[in-house]
Amino acid sequence: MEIPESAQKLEVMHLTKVDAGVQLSCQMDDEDVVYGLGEQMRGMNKRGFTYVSDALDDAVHTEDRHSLYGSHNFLILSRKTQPSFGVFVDDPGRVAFDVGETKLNQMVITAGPDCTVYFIEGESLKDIAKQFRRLIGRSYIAPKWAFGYQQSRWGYVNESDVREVVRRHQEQGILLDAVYLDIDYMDNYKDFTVDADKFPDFPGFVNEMKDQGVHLVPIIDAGVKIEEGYPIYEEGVAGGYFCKDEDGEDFVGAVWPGKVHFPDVLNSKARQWFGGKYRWLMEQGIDGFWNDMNEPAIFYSEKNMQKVMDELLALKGKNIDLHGFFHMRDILLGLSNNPEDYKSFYHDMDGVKIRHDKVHNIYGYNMTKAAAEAFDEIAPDKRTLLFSRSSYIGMHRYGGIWTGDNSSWWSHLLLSVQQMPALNMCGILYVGSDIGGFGSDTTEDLLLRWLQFGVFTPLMRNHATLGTRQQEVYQFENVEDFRNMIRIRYGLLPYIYSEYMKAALDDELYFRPLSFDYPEDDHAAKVEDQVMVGESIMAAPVYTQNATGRYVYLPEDMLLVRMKSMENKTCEPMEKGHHYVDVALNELVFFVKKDHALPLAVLDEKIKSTANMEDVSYEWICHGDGPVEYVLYDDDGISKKYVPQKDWKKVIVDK
Ligand code: MIG
Repeated sequence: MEIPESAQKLEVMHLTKVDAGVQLSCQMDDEDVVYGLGEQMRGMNKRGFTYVSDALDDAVHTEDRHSLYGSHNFLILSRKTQPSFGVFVDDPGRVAFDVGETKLNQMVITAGPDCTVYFIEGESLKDIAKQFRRLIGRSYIAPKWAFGYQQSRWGYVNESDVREVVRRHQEQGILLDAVYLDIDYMDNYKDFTVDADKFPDFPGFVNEMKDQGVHLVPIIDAGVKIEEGYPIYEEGVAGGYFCKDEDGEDFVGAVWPGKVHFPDVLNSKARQWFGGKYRWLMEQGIDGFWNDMNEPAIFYSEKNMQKVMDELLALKGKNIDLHGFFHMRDILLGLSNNPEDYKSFYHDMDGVKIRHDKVHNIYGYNMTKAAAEAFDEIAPDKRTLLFSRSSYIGMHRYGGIWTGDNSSWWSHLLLSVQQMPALNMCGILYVGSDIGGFGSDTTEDLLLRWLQFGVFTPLMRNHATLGTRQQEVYQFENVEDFRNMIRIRYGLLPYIYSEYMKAALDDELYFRPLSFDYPEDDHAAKVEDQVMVGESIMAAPVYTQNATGRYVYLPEDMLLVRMKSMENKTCEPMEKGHHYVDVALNELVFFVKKDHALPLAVLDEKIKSTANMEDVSYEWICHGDGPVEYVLYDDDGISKKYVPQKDWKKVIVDK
């Protein structure tokens, strides 16, 4: 590859050729801050570590992890003495961002030889983010009901499990909009099947739930079970819709159902075929999906398993020493998501044969695109809920994401706060983490604190894995506190929805680091645990065990809002600067910016979910010396007839 002369003269980064492809580098000043990179570990300021885009199913999100499920190759270098800029490296293969790990003040990005690099200059951080968003297209818009509270657990198996979840929420007066169906609803983990023993009348059940205001959201996995007589498998083979191995045979991996083939979603025909399969569930009343295991996760490949088995058998009866033992352990652990396996199968990108590892990071994206393109045909006028585990920049047009298998750790509550603005910069607006933590046992205080941040995330879903402590909010001693927090979410819904829609329609960030709003404030750039939410709110969640309050930095005078429930709330003006703020375990505290206002829905007792919220009236929280203007966006929440910007409603609020 020749590096064009124009590129060598790039002002902001230095471009060199290396074995892997290209390297972009630049110096950073001590006070420079790096934002972005979407779904990654560590803080809002990404300096001090190397992040690798290499979509990976890894359920242990410790600080040393370099890759998670998504690949979001966009960052903003915020500089004091020189112009700030954004950089997007468009490369569907592996890309590494050494953001001052090797050398404290040097950033080095290593990408493949065919990458396309975009530099984005702008007047401000907000402007750079917005220009990038303009470049990559409008973000996905979820139906309004998907902004309600949602309950999930791997382990709800049949109708009666789901009924019980709904009944217990209702008995306790806990508002609820959706319950998730994890892999157990399927017949033997076969995509686009429903186990008839567990759900004898599935469409009837979907309706029964809808009558209660509850949407059912089934999971779809990437792997298609190999089984004679299973129509999806047979059609896939006949149509040539699966990824192929070196010999041109359908590639065999293994996931939940045992051996599977992977639909070649990078091929337009296969994509259309796979997407079309969602129709069967939609015809039974389903209007929301989550796409899982689409890195794609591979437990093992048939070929590698054979190799490993042979090696293990050769060891049988031998005296296995230290090296032998570690080798044995490594080959077993190395069966899953093995880089060699990703090099052993191929896509047919409409005539171009390409090895999977070169395009690994856009598999989940294209699985989600398959579904979204199909929805445009199946339900063209309606919004369908869709989010994915793996993603790449561009997928934000088709669906949202959740941040994967976190754990019930306090550190992961903070992590999720830090991930939100970075994901928004990449256009991913419909997003949330598994509230309460997916892996390991949650605790009552952790779940409650997590919900207090979750009231602000567009996707507000409590989800946990098999075998962990029951995590539905009614399982805990002080159910009332949970009921109140979830009710507050519905109270805030007009604001959350309005801000989400404005962000989506106008390419803005719903979540922002403080420095985006207060560029002149040097301290704002150092704040890692507070976040702007929409135009009026600053959130400063409590994220440490046993804390009865926290330090909060106010970049300007703000109004502290303290809510125990929709009825029990107080407001207190506070001055710019550093404060210690008491926050009892059952209180939500947030801040309202100067000269800003926000609507709260007046919730009457009849409300069970967003379905009964059509005609709510508002009360307002307002922070200004005089009247304040708020742009209130609202629409029917389900059609795609979004209100054009010129018609957005301006409300003058006077306290
Ligand atoms: O690795 O379907 O991230 O949310 O509950 C397990 C079972 C596969 C991973 C998803 C998780 C889901 C689980 N899945």
